[in-house]
Amino acid sequence: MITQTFGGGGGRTAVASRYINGSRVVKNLLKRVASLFISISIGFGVLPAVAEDGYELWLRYEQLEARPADAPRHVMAACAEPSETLQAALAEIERATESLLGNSLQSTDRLRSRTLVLASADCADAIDEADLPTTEAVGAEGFALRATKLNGKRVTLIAAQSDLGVLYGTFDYLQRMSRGEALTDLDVISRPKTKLRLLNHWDNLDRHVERGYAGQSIWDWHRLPDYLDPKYTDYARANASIGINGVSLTNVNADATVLTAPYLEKVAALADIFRPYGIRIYLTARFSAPMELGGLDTADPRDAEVQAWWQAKVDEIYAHVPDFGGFLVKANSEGQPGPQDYERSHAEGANMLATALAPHEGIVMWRAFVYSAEEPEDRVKQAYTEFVPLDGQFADNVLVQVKNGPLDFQPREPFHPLFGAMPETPLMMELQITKEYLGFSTHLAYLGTLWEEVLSADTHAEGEGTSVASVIDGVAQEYELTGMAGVANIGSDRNWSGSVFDQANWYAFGRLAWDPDASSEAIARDWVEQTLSRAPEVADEITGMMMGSREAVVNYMTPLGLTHLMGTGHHYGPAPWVDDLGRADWTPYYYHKATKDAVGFDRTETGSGAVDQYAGPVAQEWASLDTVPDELLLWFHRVPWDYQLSNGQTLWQELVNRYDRGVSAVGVMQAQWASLENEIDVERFAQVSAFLGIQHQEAIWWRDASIAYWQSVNGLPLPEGAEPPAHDLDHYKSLSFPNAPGQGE
Ligand code: GCW
Repeated sequence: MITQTFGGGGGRTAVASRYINGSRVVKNLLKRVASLFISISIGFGVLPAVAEDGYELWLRYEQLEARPADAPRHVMAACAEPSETLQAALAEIERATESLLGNSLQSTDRLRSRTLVLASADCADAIDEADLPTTEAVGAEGFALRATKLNGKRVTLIAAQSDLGVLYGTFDYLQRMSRGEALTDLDVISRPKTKLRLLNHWDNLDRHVERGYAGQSIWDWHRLPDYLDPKYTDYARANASIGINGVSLTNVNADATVLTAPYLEKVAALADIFRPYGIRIYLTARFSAPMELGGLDTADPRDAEVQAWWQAKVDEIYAHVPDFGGFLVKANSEGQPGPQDYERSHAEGANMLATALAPHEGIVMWRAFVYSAEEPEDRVKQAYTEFVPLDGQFADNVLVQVKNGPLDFQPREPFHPLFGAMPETPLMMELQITKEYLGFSTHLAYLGTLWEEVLSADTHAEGEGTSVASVIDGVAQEYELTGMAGVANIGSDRNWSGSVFDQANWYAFGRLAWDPDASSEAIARDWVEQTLSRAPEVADEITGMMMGSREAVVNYMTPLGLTHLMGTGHHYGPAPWVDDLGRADWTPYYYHKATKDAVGFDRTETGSGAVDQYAGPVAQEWASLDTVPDELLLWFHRVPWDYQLSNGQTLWQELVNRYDRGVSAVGVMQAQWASLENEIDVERFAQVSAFLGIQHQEAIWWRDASIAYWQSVNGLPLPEGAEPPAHDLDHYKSLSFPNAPGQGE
């Protein structure tokens, strides 16, 4: 029996079927026998092997059914002394080809036929520099993959300007091979459209992860810097494989302790591991740190001592981490300290930090997620109101980081009106990979479709066709700095993300940050082929499940533009009835305002006017009941329960229909998954089955509790044929979850 390990951290069962050319059914039978054998062996303390458990993510490199025609036999770096980054690429090639082809490529130092050649501007001794792609073509991080001839020898060339580009090209090449793509006529050029592609961890120093559903933080601060968990390297590999080039390690609800010397040593140890993979480290900066750590009596950004404190702190950080990326800051939001505590603007706060970072070429990502309980203005308007007047006032090394929608990572929101509205300020998009509002890690919800919906939306900011993607990637408004951030769903769970399908959201985030115009369906398909199965009909089925999954969640949680109806604090399950919290803007009632006659939030000119924060054509479309899409109806409008939709149904009928549709869609996913039992390894199959079971129960809970509540308000009978809620409203109201993840955050 062969075991294959993924970095230092564990492995997966060698699938005995590797050597059998039988049907998949036979292979899977063998997998099952293999895993049974392993469990028995473990029982006898013989074999330390582990069943396939998701640790390897999309880098499983499952053996190909047949060695591809023209698969390379040799590998060489085109220079005598490959950098650490090129060595990482070579190591990945060895690992992957051993697994995919059954034996790894032989390394060679001269050009021979069927060689995989790695070359960059710094590593091109053995080839003509003219064979490298130009900077115009691939930029600093892009790459070219070409089946070509060098010195008369047929080779496959992975070439770039930088070694990092070669590493990205290597991962791209190996993933293509892993999907079984034909590589004979390879001719690919790829370059990232954004500069900063970051994961944001919301990890506390005590390893609790805010809104984390995959165990504790993977950063083991207590054992760092002396113990370097091999998982850190695999984490870096996984990120580099999808082009992620930065990581903010700590929660935006920040603890200044991470800026102290002992922690900076720990941070430096992680930076050393990540560096070969092109990943820079960023930290969250608590605005009041000069008081907490420096003993100053103010954190006023205009105070000279405060400025000097930050300058010294930044210099100290760079002494530990010479390529430190910069700060991510949540200020004057949800109780966090900030410049407004001293009546200074967000721009003044950001610029003070930016000034300290500029000499080191560091940057500030300043979050626009601001809203205040005292503020009577509609919560979804406040960030725009606050930030648009500051356009042009931010220093060159500041980006403003804006969530995809104006509220808070809900299952569906319109795009944030700031996109397109700050032409002088680079805006970075923040997405939430961890699914705080979409069922945590047990609900299957592929977020690629949500993100594509936002990225492809037309802001009309510079005329028709100004997609949100074109704002983010700097094309529409000529931003120098560009970027995307994803709130990480990674934790200490063996499968990293808490569930198999949540790995797809991490993967899709990286791919969309690299190319915000990419198709979420193509990304899903690639992920499935690399992670679950290359068999076309299996991959079709699973891709189909993923593509409909987010809409299912929207339907059973918040159909027709409803939003923010979840349980208080932990955000687990439905609680549309809650209307009595200290803060109105945290209560579900604030967002639906249901009465006997009507439901929805009027954001047109007769209401909060939020729709006017969008460019003319968008505002017009959404402000009119004739043209607003049903999906955003109750987000922008308040309408009577018997309001007639374009399909002839009343609002009430359609609402109930949609809840049902959401529940049925989960039932269909369960059946689809069940039909794949012989196609997927035992452990991952079982976990997904169990999670779909949980999702189905919870989808029914969302539907029934919501319908019971709406009926208590509108007094309407259920539309014909609709199933009544399983319990009365009091039952749903009585449920409490003191230990649900997220409680107390
Ligand atoms: O979605 C909300 C979360 C908070 C989070 C906040 C933010 C880090 O419920 O837990 O705090 O967003 O984005 O700052």
